[in-house]
Amino acid sequence: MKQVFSIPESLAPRLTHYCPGCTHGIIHRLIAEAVDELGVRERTIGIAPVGCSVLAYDYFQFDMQQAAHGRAPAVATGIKRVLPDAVVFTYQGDGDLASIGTAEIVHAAMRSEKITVVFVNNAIYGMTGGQMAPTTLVNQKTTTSPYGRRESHAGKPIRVSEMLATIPGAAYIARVALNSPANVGRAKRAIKKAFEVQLAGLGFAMVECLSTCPTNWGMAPHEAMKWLEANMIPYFPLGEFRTAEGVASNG
Ligand SMILES: Cc1ncc(C[n+]2csc(CCOP(=O)(O)OP(=O)(O)O)c2C)c(N)n1
Ligand code: SF4
Repeated sequence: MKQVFSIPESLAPRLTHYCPGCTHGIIHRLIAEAVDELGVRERTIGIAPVGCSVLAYDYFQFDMQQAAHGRAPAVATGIKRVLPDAVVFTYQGDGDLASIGTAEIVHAAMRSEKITVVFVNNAIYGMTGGQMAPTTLVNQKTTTSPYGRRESHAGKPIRVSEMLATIPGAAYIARVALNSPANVGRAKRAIKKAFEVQLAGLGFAMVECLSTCPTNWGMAPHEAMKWLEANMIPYFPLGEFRTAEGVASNG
């Protein structure tokens, strides 16, 4: 019989702690597939953030290191400089990367650290109960903006990919979404490319993944997918924002 589904070697066969419909699990799988296909499992080191994916190290069958909130790029920098042959990636939520870790990510890109960053943008702080994040959309309700984010008070949400794409040290910056099978396929290609950029020594690479948090958005999983498509993609457009010389375009 033809086998059409199997667990990637880099993914541990265990039950998930994520909520039903949460896209963190899909992204974990895409990373594991990319690492397997590139044949780099033995030299991959991931940096887990603070947030719902704090337990990311429980899911991967390669080395992982925990970093304090927002400091994953700094930890990744240290590891990559000491072990230049290692394939080093950070896995960070929007509270982690776009709020407390803004300085770290900007300066890692400025220094063109040869690391891969997987940035999970679910427009909210998931783990701590759904507070407003820098990526929360205008009028989006959260526990700290129960009437919706007010632009006059909190400003507009930060577009991290567009910001980092202006930085000369950024070799590859892309934004993808996990809301449909076609977009999951595109996300896979972007994540694999972000690792290939590192393997080619081209510099800093980041893939922003538009994701869902059904629990804190107060939606069923399928409603959350629709909300992502209707509300997040118009404000956070998908695509490749920077592809340095030597990086092929996804088309
Ligand atoms: C220095 C510091 N400040 C605040 C916290 C509390 N904290 C833990 S997780 C989290 C939010 C994480 O949100 P995000 O990065 O968006 O990840 P998600 O849970 O949505 O995946 C916060 C504020 C902390 N652990 N350390
Ligand atoms: S709280 Fe949100 S981000 Fe965290 S596991 Fe649940 S759905 Fe995912």
